[in-house]
Amino acid sequence: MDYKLYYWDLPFRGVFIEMLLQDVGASYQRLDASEIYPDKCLTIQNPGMAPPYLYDYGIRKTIAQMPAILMHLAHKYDYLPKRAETHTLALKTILDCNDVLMEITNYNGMQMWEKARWDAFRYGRLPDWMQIFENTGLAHGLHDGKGFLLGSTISVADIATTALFGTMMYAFPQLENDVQENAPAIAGLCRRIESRAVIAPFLEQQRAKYGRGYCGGQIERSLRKVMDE
Ligand SMILES: N[C@@H](CCC(=O)N[C@@H](CS)C(=O)NCC(=O)O)C(=O)O
Repeated sequence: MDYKLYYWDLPFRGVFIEMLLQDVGASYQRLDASEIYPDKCLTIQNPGMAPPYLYDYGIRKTIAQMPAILMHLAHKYDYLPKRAETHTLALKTILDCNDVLMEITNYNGMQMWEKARWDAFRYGRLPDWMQIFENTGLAHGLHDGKGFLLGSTISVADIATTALFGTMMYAFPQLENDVQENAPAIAGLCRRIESRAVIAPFLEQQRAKYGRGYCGGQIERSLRKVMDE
């Protein structure tokens, strides 16, 4: 066993880590976040505020913060671009993904969505985010039918981008057109990454288990409500 992943029974931030673990062929056990959070989150080595947590048997330590966990794994399994600029852009892409997760959940559920504010986000910042990913891909040779976000080989940035938009489109089919219109090459990238040999059966199994569940809780209910209004 290589890792233990502590997260809730949801895709949201956990799917980023699981898709990477799957693609690199690492073995891991998934445990409920409540095993660490909140009672032990200050006393573990490398304390961290909130799930996800990844325990790495190799270093016998835990890492928190989804972007840090992805960087840790990407270094280890050579899923980072070589050039300094694209290496930095891989981190920037993961941070962009985490910002979108925060924004779509109204700052991790601090306040529930209401229709006017949701619409302003859906037709304002959300398409801007989509175009940021699209333009990054196009600048590095991504086409509708081929290529990767930061060049000719897969990197952690492709996994993160797909964990973001692929999961979003699956959980909220209403948003499929938004991605297709604002970021057609990204929509194609998501389809290609989601159909990779180990990722496809993993997602099939995960989606059988969680259905269209996304981030859970009251904030997911509020998101679904404003989207249907
Ligand atoms: N910036 C952290 C965010 C962690 C976070 O917000 N985790 C959520 C679940 S995705 C949670 O359980 N939060 C509980 C809390 O913050 O107390 C990361 O990227 O890992």
